[in-house]
Amino acid sequence: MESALTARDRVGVQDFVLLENYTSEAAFIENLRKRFKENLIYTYISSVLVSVNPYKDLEIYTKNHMERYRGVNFYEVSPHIYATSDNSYRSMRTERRDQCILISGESGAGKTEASKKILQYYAVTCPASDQVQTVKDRLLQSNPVLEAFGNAKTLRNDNSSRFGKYMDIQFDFKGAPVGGHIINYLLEKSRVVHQNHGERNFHIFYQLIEGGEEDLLRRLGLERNPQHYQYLVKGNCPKVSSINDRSDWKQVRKALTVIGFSEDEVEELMNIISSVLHLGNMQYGGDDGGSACITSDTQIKYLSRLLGVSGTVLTEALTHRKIIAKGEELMSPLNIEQASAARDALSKAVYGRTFTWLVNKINGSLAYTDESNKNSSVIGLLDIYGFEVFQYNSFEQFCINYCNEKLQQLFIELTLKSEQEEYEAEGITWEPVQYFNNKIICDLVEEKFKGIISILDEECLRPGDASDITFLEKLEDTVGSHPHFVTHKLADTKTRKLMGREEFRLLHYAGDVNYNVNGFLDKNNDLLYRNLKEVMCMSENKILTQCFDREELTDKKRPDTVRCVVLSHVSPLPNPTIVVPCAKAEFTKLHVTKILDYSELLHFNCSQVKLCVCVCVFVCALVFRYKSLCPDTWPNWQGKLPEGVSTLVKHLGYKPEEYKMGRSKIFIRFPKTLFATEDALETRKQSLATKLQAGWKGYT
Ligand code: AOV
Ligand code: MG
Repeated sequence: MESALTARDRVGVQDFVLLENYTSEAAFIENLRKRFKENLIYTYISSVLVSVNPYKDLEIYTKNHMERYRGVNFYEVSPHIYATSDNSYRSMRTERRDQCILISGESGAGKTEASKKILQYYAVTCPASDQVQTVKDRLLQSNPVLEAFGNAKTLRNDNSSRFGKYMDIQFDFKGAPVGGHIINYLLEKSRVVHQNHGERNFHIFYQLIEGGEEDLLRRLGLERNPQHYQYLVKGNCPKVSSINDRSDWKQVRKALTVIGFSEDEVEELMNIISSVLHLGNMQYGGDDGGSACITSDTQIKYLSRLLGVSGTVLTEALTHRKIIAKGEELMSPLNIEQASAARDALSKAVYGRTFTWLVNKINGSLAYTDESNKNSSVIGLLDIYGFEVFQYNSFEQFCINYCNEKLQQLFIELTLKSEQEEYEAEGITWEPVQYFNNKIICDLVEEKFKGIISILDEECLRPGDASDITFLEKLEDTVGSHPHFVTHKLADTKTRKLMGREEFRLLHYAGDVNYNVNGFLDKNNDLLYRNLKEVMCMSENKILTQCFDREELTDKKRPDTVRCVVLSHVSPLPNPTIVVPCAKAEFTKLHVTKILDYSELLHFNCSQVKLCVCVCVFVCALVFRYKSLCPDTWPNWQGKLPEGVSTLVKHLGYKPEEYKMGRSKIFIRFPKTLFATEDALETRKQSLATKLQAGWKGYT
């Protein structure tokens, strides 16, 4: 039988632990580069998969490729996202344990693509019945829908995820996917009303305008020109060469039907999307007293019809604020600036809540309802927004990067710590690894009373002169001496030149980022005036009535400030597998040095390599697989397993320094030892086949 690994597959090493000088970062990069040149984008570090974004279709995701990885051991085939997927699936089936796959990397590195490949792999390779086929279709079709509403073009990625996503895929006892559940985290709502230069709003707006049918656009009162809409012109980037909004619309429209949206629901959904665009185009003028008034009633007419609310009530709510003084309700007029802010807050709230409704609706269609089948297991997939640094970074980047910081923390816990615990459990002696633990940065952000978020919340609550600048000053007072925190005032001369007076700098695990405090308080407060909420509660749009609950109006509790502690939910994670995509840009000479101190990937992984310089195999699996290679273990080993392993590895010629016996597992120092044994097994199989043909009956 031919080996599944070709000479090309073996360019460089396919697992970093096979490198002679595996602790050298230069060797690590060189190996990635060597393989990348051959279009080999995947490489392992023990059980972690590293991928490099090729930015082109390599034709390595065909059905044939899927078949090649199905049910095959990691080390028998070339590294691939399918191998990782298959491995998790088999562990779930054989160990009957839930699994999860974490995907981490900077923005544009290929996380979302990786998560889609994993889902496709399960959809194609897992067993299916008619009912299961429906679930598979819905699982797959949830992606274009969520991407339409939750992804956008940024300066780093034409299809950047602007929300975090954790998806559970449920499997029944036969291993067929029977349901799913999605949790979404903190959508970047501010994008609805503002985009930086060269960026776009969420895809759905352009898809609807470019692809929506004539009569639909007429009903919605939309023009087929994104430049007509204030909410779409801020980035001055209506078209993106890599995106076809028109065909994407068709795909999304079809996907909505597959997921189970009725025609009426789609219509209601589009009423909301177009309402947001009409809101953005509303013109405000000032009366003599400086109070805002709406100067054209075109938008109000559309809004009133599309949302099913009274035009007069809406107009008043958009230009006034209801205040309660001495038990009496008063309508206090807003000036133009305040009215525009109230309008933007409404647009963000409407869009954000509709997005959550959409996720709930998808969850309803993926829900696994068969109560008789209690033996289901899940594979979880985590795909968040990647670490990002722009010229100007605001509250959104602060949340996104904090989220990545938490994920890194989870990695450390799950790999280094759990690896060390496994050695302990197996009775193996090991040298503790020194690694940078980013807990110090997580604490700086989230610590109760003393962390940045607590200080921000406190400023948001403080009546009087609280502002973004007083927040910055409080930070300086409270965390000014923290080694990972700098401001213009606190910085040394060199750093000061690189910082604005309204910025604070965080020294993240993946790099330094300057955050401008402008807007932090407002964005954290995320306040929507009560009377606008009241109007939304009165809406006849069936989606909005589910999004705006009347109980919210009577609830005296102060609304929560924005939270992005997303990863608390998924922790503790079941049996994790980690995929680390990296951007191709890192392979140019210029970026090589950057990656070293910019991306902790290397630092982290290299420290991990030191620890995981081995593969471990359950002793029973080892004896079972290789028993034919030793006359004493063939055809079956009758004695105790550890003795069987000793007999076997002695016969195979493993040197004592090449392996260590644990209680239930054998730890083999270098996978190449195992590869050699695999090769011996191939040879043995061939010779056995030949001998059997010739009438051979015993071990010779
Ligand atoms: P991200 O999820 O990591 O960024 P994506 O998965 O959206 O990044 O990848 C960005 C782009 O890179 C995709 O749109 C593809 O064009 C290309 N790409 C990624 N992976 C592959 C692959 N395996 N083969 C070919 N092209 C690929 V962000 O969501 O911005 O953090 O917030
Ligand atoms: Mg993404």
